[in-house]
Amino acid sequence: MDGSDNFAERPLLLKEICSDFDATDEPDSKKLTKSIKLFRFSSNDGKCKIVENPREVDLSYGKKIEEARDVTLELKAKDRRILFFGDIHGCINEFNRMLEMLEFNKSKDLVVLLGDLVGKGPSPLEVIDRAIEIGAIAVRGNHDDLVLRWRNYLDKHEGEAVMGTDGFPYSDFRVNGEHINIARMMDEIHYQYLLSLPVILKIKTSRNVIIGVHAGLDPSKSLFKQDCSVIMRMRNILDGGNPVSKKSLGGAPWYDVWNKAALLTVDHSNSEGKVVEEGYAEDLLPCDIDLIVYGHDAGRELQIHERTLGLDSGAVYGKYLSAYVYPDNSIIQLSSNKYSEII
Ligand SMILES: [Mn+2]
Repeated sequence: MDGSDNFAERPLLLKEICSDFDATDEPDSKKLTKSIKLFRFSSNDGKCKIVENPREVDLSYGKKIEEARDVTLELKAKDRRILFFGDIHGCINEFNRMLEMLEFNKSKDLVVLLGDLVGKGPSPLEVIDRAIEIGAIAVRGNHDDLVLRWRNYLDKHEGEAVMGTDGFPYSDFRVNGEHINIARMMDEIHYQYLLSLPVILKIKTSRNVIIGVHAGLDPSKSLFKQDCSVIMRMRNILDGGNPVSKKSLGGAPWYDVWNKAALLTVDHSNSEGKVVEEGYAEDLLPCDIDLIVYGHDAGRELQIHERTLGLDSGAVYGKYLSAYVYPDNSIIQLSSNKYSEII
């Protein structure tokens, strides 16, 4: 998790947007995931299964939704929505199909992509083109980041043959990997779009504060002190508090630690004002953030918890592309083709 760099451009840490909804449409703060509904579509027969309260169903680790039943779903675009998408990984067909199913309307809907637009899948540049076309906002994922760093590297070493690994500034550079190819294929417009992506997206509505990140947030650090590389890669947090990207290193899922921290910091609030605990800065405590929407962890698939929502459900691995619709407070899933083996 090396966050240092010597010539790649520093990612933009935080981007804030404010969005007004009719407050009556907005789910109550702190209760967002309690009332979530899940609609799961099959791309073969178009049939939909609905789960009224997916939090009560164990959706993790590929388990089936046994309580699901067939329904016909009428999706009506409400006046304004935010559509959060889990990792697309170049799956342009599934992305387009999902936009159709959601009756996406550019003048009303804001699409937020939770990173890893590229890598592993068939059509990375088409996904970026489509994102630009529909005015999507996205956060930077680890694959997007790797492509950007490759592009920066190639620009600095123009005309030089890339042979061995000597002199590479990053341990994750692979000469024969796909990222160098994507970096070479990208037009300036693709590059500039990826470069413009913040690592943290903060969305403030009249009732809710929602944070979008690719992998997760470290609950022991304020927003401005988060490590960009960690935000794009973390999966677990070790007992000592260190975030790690590999689950095999042990610890607990970062979102368990986060949800615990969010509850604890609520407990420390009182009528005289919030107690800012040591280690947290004054900008936002975990308890101030109603929901973190993230991707990155396809292995754990859809993860719905008190204040966190994991939307990478393995679209590129032939599982599902997932989108969270706000303020409808629903999740739509579409089964996908398999483009990549799980490694
Ligand atoms: Mn990722």
